[in-house]
Amino acid sequence: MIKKFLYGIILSICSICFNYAQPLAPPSFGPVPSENQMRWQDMESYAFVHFSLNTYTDQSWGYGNEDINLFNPKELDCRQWARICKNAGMKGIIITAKHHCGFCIWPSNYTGYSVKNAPWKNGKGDVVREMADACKEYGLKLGIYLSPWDRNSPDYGKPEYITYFRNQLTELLTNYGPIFEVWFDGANGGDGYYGGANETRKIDRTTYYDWKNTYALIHKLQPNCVIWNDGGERGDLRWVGTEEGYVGETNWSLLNNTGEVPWNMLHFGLETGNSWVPAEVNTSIRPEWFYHPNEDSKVKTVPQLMDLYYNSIGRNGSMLLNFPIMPNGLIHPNDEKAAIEFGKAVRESFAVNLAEKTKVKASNVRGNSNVFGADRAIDGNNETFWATDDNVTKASLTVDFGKPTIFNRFLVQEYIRLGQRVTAFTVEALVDGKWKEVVKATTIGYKRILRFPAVKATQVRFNIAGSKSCPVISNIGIYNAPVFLNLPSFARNQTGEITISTDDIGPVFYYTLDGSEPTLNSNKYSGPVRTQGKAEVKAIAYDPSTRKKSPVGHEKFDICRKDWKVISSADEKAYAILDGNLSTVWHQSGDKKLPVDLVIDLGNDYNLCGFKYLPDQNKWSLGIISNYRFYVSSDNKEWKLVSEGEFSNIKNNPVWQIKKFASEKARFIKFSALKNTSGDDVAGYAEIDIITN
Ligand code: FUL
Repeated sequence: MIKKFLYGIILSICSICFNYAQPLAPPSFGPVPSENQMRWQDMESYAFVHFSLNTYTDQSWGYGNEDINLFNPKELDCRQWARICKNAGMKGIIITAKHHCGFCIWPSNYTGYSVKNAPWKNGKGDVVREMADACKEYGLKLGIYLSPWDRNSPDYGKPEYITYFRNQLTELLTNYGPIFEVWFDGANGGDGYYGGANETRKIDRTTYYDWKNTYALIHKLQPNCVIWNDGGERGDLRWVGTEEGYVGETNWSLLNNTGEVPWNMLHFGLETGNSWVPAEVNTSIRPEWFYHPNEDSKVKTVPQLMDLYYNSIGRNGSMLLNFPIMPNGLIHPNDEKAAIEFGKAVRESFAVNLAEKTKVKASNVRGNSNVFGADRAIDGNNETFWATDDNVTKASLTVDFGKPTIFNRFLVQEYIRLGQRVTAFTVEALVDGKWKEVVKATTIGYKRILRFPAVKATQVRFNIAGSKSCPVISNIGIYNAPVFLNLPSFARNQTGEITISTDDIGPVFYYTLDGSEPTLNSNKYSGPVRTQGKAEVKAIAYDPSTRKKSPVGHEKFDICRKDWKVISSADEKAYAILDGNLSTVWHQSGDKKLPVDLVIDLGNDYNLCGFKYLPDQNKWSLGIISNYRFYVSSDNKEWKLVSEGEFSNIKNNPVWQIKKFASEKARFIKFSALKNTSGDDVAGYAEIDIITN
């Protein structure tokens, strides 16, 4: 009897299961991330620190012969770096264990060009060790930048160097605990010291490093580590084609497994790619990667850092933000302040998800099952998701606030373990009983965050207009984030007039010319401000409708260029290089072969001690000068060479190049372009300026 009863129960359970069997989760679509890539993607934001001999020489790239005795960071405190990164919301730090100059900031057994021969801690120091310990203390992950190009090694370019490189990699991946990412920069081969050879060495970046075997070594030593590689073999992550801090609005986490990766694939991914290769957005908190004292006032502000956040994490990428370390071994207080305020701004922006605890409904739910219902997208659990039936690729999810609610951000995430699917979507708001489109976009991926002017609505509709297969959405967020006013920017034309502008619509500006901090009682800007000689301008933007103020914008201009004449060319367009407008350019090309000179008469004698060059800022820019000579003269006949060398990282980071030299009284300058980054004969200039005593 009891047996019969039990059978009865089992049978009825089976029949319930049979009749009400849950639909299966959608099968994966296309390439999917590995576990390592998933772990990395969840980190979202992490830091770079750039620290090497360049820190002491004011250079971007060392040549490989810099004096080891310069390295003496008396106040080095990796715990300060870790504390700042932690406060800024970051999850890890990638340290430049070896930059292109070849100097190792850990005591490598394979070279004398390392901290073990530096005065710092009498050669007993190890920055990588201190970084690893600090990361551990602050709960951060550690990553390693090991430059494949080594301008110090006598073996660079020969097969022996590969053994050396792998030996160093083995030290770094064995002695410092778990490493989450290794970073192999794309700059490869060129001039260098190379143990005293002082020559140019070229390598084939696709074959020289035998990446396959190097990757095998990494996988063996650190099975959980992701590889970033901008050259040769495909790594786990990709560069986004710019160091300015943004990836394409359309961003597929896909590339093809083999073949060249042109700029647009780096920037937008490849919709039809056969491999999962997500985007890492790298940029520096200052214009350059290493510390340069003249950039102390050029630290990115909170609004600029928020732009970076939305243009990286908000566009299905990760954010890798660099901190240059000062010669004393610390992060500068300006960078610290900006990073900490940025972390706070991000936390405030996403503190309250207005979609949580609302009523949501979807136009289609997979198998009408609760397991895949609309509310799975607002349950705060990224492992659950709303999904539609297999052949449904257009669908919507509506959030009902129940009352008029103000918002200005929309966040959405796909459950990428099943692939990246959505190709187009819109967000609509129900305002006064009418649906109105608020914003339109293409891809989603791991995370997409859209910004738009604040809307007050009772309902929000997330409309998927296209998807490669049924959409699988793990999370939706609606926020009313604080809005930050952008910094004012400044330009001074050739006559000395300063204009102040901003990307925002509506603000007015208040400025000072005496170095004091601007307030709402300072001069109100009403049009170009006439200045003579050297000028220092500080300004704030102020939005009267919200009463918000921007951070203080600050710029220093050297002597006025009013009397300058370009005497090496009769082309009137040449004056574009003196107009203060960074987007106008002049190119010298045609029948001229490099070297090509640019000669300017300054109109008067000045005590010159440096010059500034801004290359073409256009994405497809021409004539970016990489090697130069700079001469001065008092009569346009006798020239004295005062500076020569390279603009190291100018192709990837085309910011103002500043070169200082011993002071010389002169009236004429000659800027000679020896080589450009594309190997042709074009010399291009957006702006030229000088530095006087
Ligand atoms: C570049 C390098 O050449 C820079 O010096 C810097 O390290 C940056 C992160 O990558 O391409």
